[in-house]
Amino acid sequence: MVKLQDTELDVLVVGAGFSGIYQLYHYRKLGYSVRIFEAAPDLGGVWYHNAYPGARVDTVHTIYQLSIPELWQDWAWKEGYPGRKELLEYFQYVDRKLDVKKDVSFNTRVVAARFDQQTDRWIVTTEGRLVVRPRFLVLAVGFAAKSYTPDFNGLEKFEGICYHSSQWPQEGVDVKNKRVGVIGTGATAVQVIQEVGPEVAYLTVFQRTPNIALPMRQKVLDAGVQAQQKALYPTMFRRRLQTATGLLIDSYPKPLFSATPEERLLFWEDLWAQGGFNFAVSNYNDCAINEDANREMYNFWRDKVRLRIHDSKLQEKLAPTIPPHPVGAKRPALEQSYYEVFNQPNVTLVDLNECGISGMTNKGILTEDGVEHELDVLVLATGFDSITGSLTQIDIRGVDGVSIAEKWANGVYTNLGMTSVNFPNMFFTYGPQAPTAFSNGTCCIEIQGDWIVRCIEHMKANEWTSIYATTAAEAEWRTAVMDMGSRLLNNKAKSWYVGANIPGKVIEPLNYSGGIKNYVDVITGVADRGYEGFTLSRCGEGK
Ligand code: NA7
Repeated sequence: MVKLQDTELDVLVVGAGFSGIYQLYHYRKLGYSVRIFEAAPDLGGVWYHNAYPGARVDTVHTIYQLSIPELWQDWAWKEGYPGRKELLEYFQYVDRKLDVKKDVSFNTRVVAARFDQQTDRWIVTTEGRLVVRPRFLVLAVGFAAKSYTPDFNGLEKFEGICYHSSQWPQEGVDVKNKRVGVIGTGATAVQVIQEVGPEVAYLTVFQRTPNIALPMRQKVLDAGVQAQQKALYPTMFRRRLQTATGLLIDSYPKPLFSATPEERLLFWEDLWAQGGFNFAVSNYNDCAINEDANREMYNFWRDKVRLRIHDSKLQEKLAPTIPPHPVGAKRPALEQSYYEVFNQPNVTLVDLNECGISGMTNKGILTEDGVEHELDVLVLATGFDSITGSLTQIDIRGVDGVSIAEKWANGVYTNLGMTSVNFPNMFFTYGPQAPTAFSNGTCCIEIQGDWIVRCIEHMKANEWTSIYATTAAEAEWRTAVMDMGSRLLNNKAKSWYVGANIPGKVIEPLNYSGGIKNYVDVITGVADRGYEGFTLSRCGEGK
């Protein structure tokens, strides 16, 4: 048992998902004293918690893994888009290879942190009242650590089984032959619906906004072919840094209306056949900013999807004539058999725009038309206080005594999407004002991880003990993020991309939309210029 109380670590990392493990690997190699605190009982981060039926990643396996050679060289994926079970197996494999767990404190939730300017150390407290004093605090808590359950009237009255998707029991719930209800049609709900649809007695889906879901085109992988491909992995990992999304694909370098309708059709049929995010990401380069171009793209999607739905009323509900919002303004789900599920006679779609939820009863959900939808199991696939909630739910106080939640109550302020003024020596990955939701997660966390490690190495080499982001740099970063974000059609949807899914949350672009390539250029430039926009100092020398 490691004795940690009052330990003066070099680095405390919070979270044992991809990001935390990547950071740990580098700090250990460089000889720092480092530890991960993880609230869950095992590795995996978001993949540990999201135990709901059908959970699966929608980034292709080659680039949804850590780029650390000793890991990818000996690992073979079974599916092109791995499911949660396989992802958790991967984390156990990572542990066997790197002996990660010996430096992780599980079941250890960080609840508070404040910075001691006398010693230039964070004082971090856990739920179990453990206190540690790291020089650097790295929050690798992901963007979806705080779930969102709407304030449904009488939710506590429901006597059946009810879980938010991210609190689904690890041992699962037997839904076979049960009457199951799903609230929501986001990426999570799409996975749940297509997974449980074929085995339940009855499925009722409560939809507010149709998902503009794209065909995943799952592949079962051949280990031999995969082994041959490995020679290309280093090139693939580098290629991620040259694209806007950190995937291997990029937008087509022409505007939509430069092509004839026939050329477009030919192009789209190809993207459609490739599946995955191709239709969203590899499309004409004005689709995310030109409403007319986006509408053409939508029409193609709508007509394709309608072919799979038998009932004309359902076609209109799931793939309406008029788009619910521009394509890509909400995150498209990747689906495998989502639309076919609605052709089953035992599946009902309740359109909440026609008839909302009045509340829950002991037996199920009561809608405004007086119908009681009786259920045995209710899945709340209602999303997250995304991007900021994972950080603001921790009582982290800056040197002025203001918490990060208070600081961001009227809008997010960060420098480079990794630091914030008055929170010295604190870094966060995969959070606000970074490429986060517009990028391949493993790519984003590695870029940011590398930057943070380099910064800490620079400080060590120069014997600096604190790094403060400057107010001017932070203001400039916010302006850049807002300007870029306001040009996107994204603002036309009430999505978590802009905080619009949470009542009372400020609506503003929460992601850096300049693309991975530009992000790398900008943050690398800051480091190359000696951490421009930051003040570095030594303990006792004054700030
Ligand atoms: P999302 O994408 O936020 O989806 C939440 C869903 O829940 C969405 O369909 C919402 O409808 C619906 N919702 C939310 N509140 C309500 C209420 N009050 N009544 C009815 N329906 C509601 O979360 P996911 O978990 O699917 O995905 C999260 C991301 O995490 C995912 O994209 C991955 O990147 C990982 P709305 O669209 O707001 O009308």
